[in-house]
Amino acid sequence: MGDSKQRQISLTGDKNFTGIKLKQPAQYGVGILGIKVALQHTFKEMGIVKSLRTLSHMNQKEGFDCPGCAWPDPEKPSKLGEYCENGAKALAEEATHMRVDEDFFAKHSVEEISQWTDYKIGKSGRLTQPMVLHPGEVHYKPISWEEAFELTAKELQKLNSPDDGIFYTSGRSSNEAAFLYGLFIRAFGTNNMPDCSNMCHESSGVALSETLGIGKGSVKLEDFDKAEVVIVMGQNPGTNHPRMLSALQKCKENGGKVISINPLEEAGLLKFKNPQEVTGILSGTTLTDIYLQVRLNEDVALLKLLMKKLAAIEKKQGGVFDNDFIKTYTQGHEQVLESLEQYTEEELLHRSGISEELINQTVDLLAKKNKIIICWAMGLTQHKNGVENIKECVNLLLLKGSLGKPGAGTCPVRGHSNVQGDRTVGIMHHVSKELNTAIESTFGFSPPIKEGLDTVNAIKAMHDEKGKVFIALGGNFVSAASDTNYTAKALQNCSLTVQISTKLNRSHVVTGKTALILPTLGRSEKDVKNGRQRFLTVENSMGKVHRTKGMLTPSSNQLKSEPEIVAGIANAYFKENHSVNWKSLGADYELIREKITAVLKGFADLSTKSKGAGFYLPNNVRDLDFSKLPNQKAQFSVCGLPQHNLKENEFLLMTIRSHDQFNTTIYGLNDRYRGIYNERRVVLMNKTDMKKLGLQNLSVVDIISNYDNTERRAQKFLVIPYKIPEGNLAAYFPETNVLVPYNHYADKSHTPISKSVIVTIEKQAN
Ligand SMILES: Nc1nc2c(c(=O)[nH]1)N[C@H]1C(S)=C(S)[C@@H](COP(=O)(O)OP(=O)(O)OC[C@H]3O[C@@H](n4cnc5c(=O)[nH]c(N)nc54)[C@H](O)[C@@H]3O)O[C@H]1N2
Ligand SMILES: Nc1nc2c(c(=O)[nH]1)N[C@H]1C(S)=C(S)[C@@H](COP(=O)(O)OP(=O)(O)OC[C@H]3O[C@@H](n4cnc5c(=O)[nH]c(N)nc54)[C@H](O)[C@@H]3O)O[C@H]1N2
Ligand SMILES: [Mo]
Repeated sequence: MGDSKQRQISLTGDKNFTGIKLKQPAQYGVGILGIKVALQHTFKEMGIVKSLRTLSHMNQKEGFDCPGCAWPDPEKPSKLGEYCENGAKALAEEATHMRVDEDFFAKHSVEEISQWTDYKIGKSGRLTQPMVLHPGEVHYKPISWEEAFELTAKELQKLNSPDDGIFYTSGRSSNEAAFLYGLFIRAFGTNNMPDCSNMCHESSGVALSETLGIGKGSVKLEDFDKAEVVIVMGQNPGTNHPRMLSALQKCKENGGKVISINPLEEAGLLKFKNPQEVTGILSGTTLTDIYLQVRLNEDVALLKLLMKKLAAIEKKQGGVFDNDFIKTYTQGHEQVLESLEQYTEEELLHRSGISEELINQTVDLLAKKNKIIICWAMGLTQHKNGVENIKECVNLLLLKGSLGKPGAGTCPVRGHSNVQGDRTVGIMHHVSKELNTAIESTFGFSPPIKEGLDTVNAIKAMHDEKGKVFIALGGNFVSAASDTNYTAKALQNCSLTVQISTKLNRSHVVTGKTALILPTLGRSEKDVKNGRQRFLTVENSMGKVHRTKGMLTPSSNQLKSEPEIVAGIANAYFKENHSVNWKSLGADYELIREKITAVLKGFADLSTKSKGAGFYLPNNVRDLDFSKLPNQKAQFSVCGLPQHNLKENEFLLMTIRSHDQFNTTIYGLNDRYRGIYNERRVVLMNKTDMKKLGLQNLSVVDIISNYDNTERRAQKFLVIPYKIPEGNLAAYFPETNVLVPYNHYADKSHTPISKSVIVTIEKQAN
């Protein structure tokens, strides 16, 4: 139970088991069953006719961008539909016919809702009208849009300093909404712009900026057709980026090889049955050629071992490294090769946990190829050494000259569908002189020059000082951030929390003294103004900007679009006393796009160029232009080996996604590929470890972390024997976020250590 003055709020909800069933883990991803399961979700939530009509418009050129992941659309989208099982589930969740209206809130208090699971809260449906929760009260009541904007403006005006305002962004907002939001926050006077990226790919952004001069990946979708080797590290595309499997399939058909590096044998990486091809349905493509089941957070050891062995062959016979590339474009390679001398092959091999035979196969393959793509996601970024994990990947690519040429490069696979775009258009807590100058000359005010707070520091500030105002453009902050109890206290300390959201979630019940819910249009919905339908723009994982235009009737006629809501708050705050005309910007997206073009490089003719397939933003790595880096060279980095210093009874725990969730939104209770059905409170464990602890299949345990003498406990999990390295555990987030200490995070990027939490296991009575 959390303490919210008078309100009795549960931070995690019901912990009762739901009736687990286990099967063998699957051996392939995205078969015809995938689409069948997906259609079951859409049919149930939105009906058959609407499902089929809507799905056929998803990710098509004049359609809407999938609200799921950020994987790019092919140049020629399939006529059968360019969507995957989990995209269909994301749509079903947004287009559900269930509604959360004033009657719902009159019936259910926030105290009652907080007792529900995240699954039940989410399934309540779409938010339909602005609602307010007054201090001390436990039922939300209706409020008009005007009053809601006034209330927000008044609380912002009451703050002692603009730096007492915290403005969070999740990654689903359009470029237009995010640009306007960032502009308002700077006009208000702070850079406190934590965003979901801080918990996600921030480590990639930092590592890639420091080594290659741009915090984004370098490959385009067509590079997968030409790659000789694609390495997929710390990523589970079968669940989280299913459309990526088609790209891997293409690579294989063209003779390329796939290496997967993951502590779990993820079904989606083993084999792919493409439901859109007849042959796919029958047989399927084997995706991974070499599967390296690395121990948790030993990727640096593994990469060092590969580079050490490659260097030995290079020394002996040459032809392994691209020495011309190294000489022309890079600096620091001698130091990296020298630093490898301090480790023995035996030591690195032991740490990686992989057989020498598989390592040698990998080395043989890499030695001969130089068109290599490395893809990665949260398995690399969410560790204390997250930044170094990625720098070590860059080292390998630089040695092989695998950058700035077809079929080669970096591929951080982004999470939310516009998380990359939000950053590009100005959502960031760091100060950019260039951006500030452009804003000043375009809008006539000077943006603040003090660094803002990222997610970790924003939580700490709200926790330690009372009375701040927290506004969230999307997301579910309390469940997504680490250290649930600590983060909840932080939010409950605020004088006002404002959630601009599509669906009900836990952050609507774990609130400040006063709370507002401002309901907004989803991606799939029509955005009509003066009888004309408007479009928005987004940027995909590979830096391509294109339009998105919804097609469904909005779930309530009281919804406002995100730009309208941001402009509404800004207008209530500034009245007419500001150099920016907020009202007209909120009403006219063309005007916002003109301003984006004026302020940001690469956005010329945004409105026209975003039509059809869209356009690529500038990317210096593609042009092999490293002029912004020291000595105008791409940078090799000497990285250390992570130190875990585990005690005898301690494990490393990764907190991951099941197949039936989108972050904190729980679609269902099955993790089909891993063979786990109808239960989320599970922990995957190696059989040898189970034996050591005297645990059986489905024993009940608590998972405990202890950092800086603070014990954190996640109660009631069922143990499942699983093919996972000894000493490693896996369990789902957000249930396990109570274990992740807010003050332990990646060096430099501040990304929480969600994939390597040190824990112990305590057996409970079954
Ligand atoms: N359907 C669906 N799609 C999604 C999301 C979703 O929740 N549901 N979320 C979206 C978002 S915001 C994001 S960021 C992405 C997340 O996409 P992923 O990063 O694929 O998601 P996770 O479930 O966190 O999986 C991490 C993977 O890394 C592996 N791993 C963990 N630790 C290590 C390690 O130390 N080394 C290596 N080599 N591997 C490791 C795990 O076994 C797992 O396969 O997906 C996006 N797409
Ligand atoms: N332990 C652990 N914690 C993690 C992670 C992990 O792997 N392990 N992953 C981290 C990662 S990678 C991320 S990205 C974060 C995610 O953090 P968030 O982005 O904060 O969380 P989501 O669950 O994606 O947010 C879902 C909510 O967004 C709202 N929403 C959906 N669509 C829209 C829209 O179009 N507009 C608006 N305004 N609102 C919308 C809905 O109300 C929904 O309930 O979580 C992080 N937390
Ligand atoms: Mo993410």
